[in-house]
Amino acid sequence: MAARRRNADGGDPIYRRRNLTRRSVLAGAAALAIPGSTGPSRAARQTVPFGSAIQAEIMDADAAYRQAFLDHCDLVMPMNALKFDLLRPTRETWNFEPADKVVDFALSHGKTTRGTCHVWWGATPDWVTMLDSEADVERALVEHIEQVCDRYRGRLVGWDVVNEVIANDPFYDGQSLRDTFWLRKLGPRHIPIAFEATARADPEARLVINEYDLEYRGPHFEERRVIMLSIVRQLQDANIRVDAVGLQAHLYMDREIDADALLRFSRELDASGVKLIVTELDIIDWQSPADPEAQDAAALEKVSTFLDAIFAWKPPEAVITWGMTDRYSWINDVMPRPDGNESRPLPLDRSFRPKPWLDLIKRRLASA
Ligand code: 9MR
Repeated sequence: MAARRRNADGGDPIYRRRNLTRRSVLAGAAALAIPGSTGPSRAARQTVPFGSAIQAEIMDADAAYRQAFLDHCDLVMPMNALKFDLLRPTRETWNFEPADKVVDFALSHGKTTRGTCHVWWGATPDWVTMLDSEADVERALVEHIEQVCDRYRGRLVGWDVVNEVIANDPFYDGQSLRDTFWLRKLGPRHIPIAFEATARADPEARLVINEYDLEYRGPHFEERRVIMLSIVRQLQDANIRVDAVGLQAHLYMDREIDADALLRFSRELDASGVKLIVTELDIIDWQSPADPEAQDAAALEKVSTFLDAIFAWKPPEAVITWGMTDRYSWINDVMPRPDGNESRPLPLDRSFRPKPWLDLIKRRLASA
C-alpha cells in the first residue's frame, strides 16, 4: 500500500482534499470536554434494546433458530430481505414475502424491527445498473424508497438509508466515497437523495447512515471516522435529517478498539443531535486461539472493551448482532479460520448455548 503522507503539523491529505481543517472537525468535541463531567449517561438511565438480524430463508426450516430470536431479542430485523436486489430483482418483479415474514414475525411477538438498506453497493439489481440516464437512475432509487417505505411505514422503527458509502481505504482509493454504481451515476448526491426520499416517505423512521471499520485504532480508521463526520455535517448543512450513525461492529479479534477516538466521535455526533446504533455486531475470530473456551473468553473481552467505549458518552439506540447462532453466519463462508477450526462469531454457539458475552450485553443494556 502507498505510504501515507502527513504534514509536520499533523494535517493530512484528507483535510486538504475536502477543504477541512483538523480544528473544524474537532472543535465540537473540544468544546464538550467539560472537566469533571461523567457524561449524560449517568443522569438518564434507560434500557437499550438488544436486537439481532434474522435470515428469512432459515426461519421455516429451523424452529430452534426462530425461537432463539424470540427468547433473547427486543428487536428482530431482516438480515437481507429488505435489500434492493432481493425486494425487486427485476423491474417487473417485487418480492415482499420474505421481508413481510420477518416483520410480521417480529411484530406479532411484541418485538420491534427495522430496515436495512435502501442504498448498498452489494445489492444493486442488474436492471438498475443497466439504466442509462442519470434521471432514470434517480427516479428508480426514489421510487424504490417510496414504494418500500409505503409498505412498511409505521412498522419499522428506522432504516439504514445508505450502507457502506465510505471508500474502503480512502488514502489508497484516492477518494472519500466508495466507487459504486450509485456514485458513478449520481455522484455524492445519491446520499442526500436517499435520505430525503426516506424522510419524506416515512417521517417517523429513524434515519441511519451505516458503516464498517469505524471502531479501531490507527490512521486508516481515523480517516474513515473523519469522513463519516464530514458526511453527517454536510447532510445537516443541507437541512437533511440524519438521526444516527450505524456502527456495524464486525469486531476483528486482531484489531484494537480505539476507545478515545470513539468517545470523541460520539461526543461530536451528539453535539449535532446524532446518536450511535450498533447494527451488525459479531466476532471475526480467525486469529484467536483454536480452543472454544479461549475463543469465547477473548470474544468476551473484545465485546466488553467495545461496549465500554460505546457507552462512555451516551447509550446507543440499540445493540444488534448479525445473527444469533454460530450455526449460520457470513463469517463461516467469507472468513473461515485458516486452521480449519470452527469460528465462533455469534452470541449463541451451534447448539444454541449462550456465550458469556451475550449475558454481558444483556446486563449492560439493562442498566444503561
Ligand atoms: O450476512 C449477509 C449475507 O447473508 C448476505 O448474503 C450478504 C449479501 O446480501 O450480506 C451480508 O451482510 C452484509 C451486510 O449487509 C453489510 N455489512 C456486511 C455484511 C456481511 O457481509
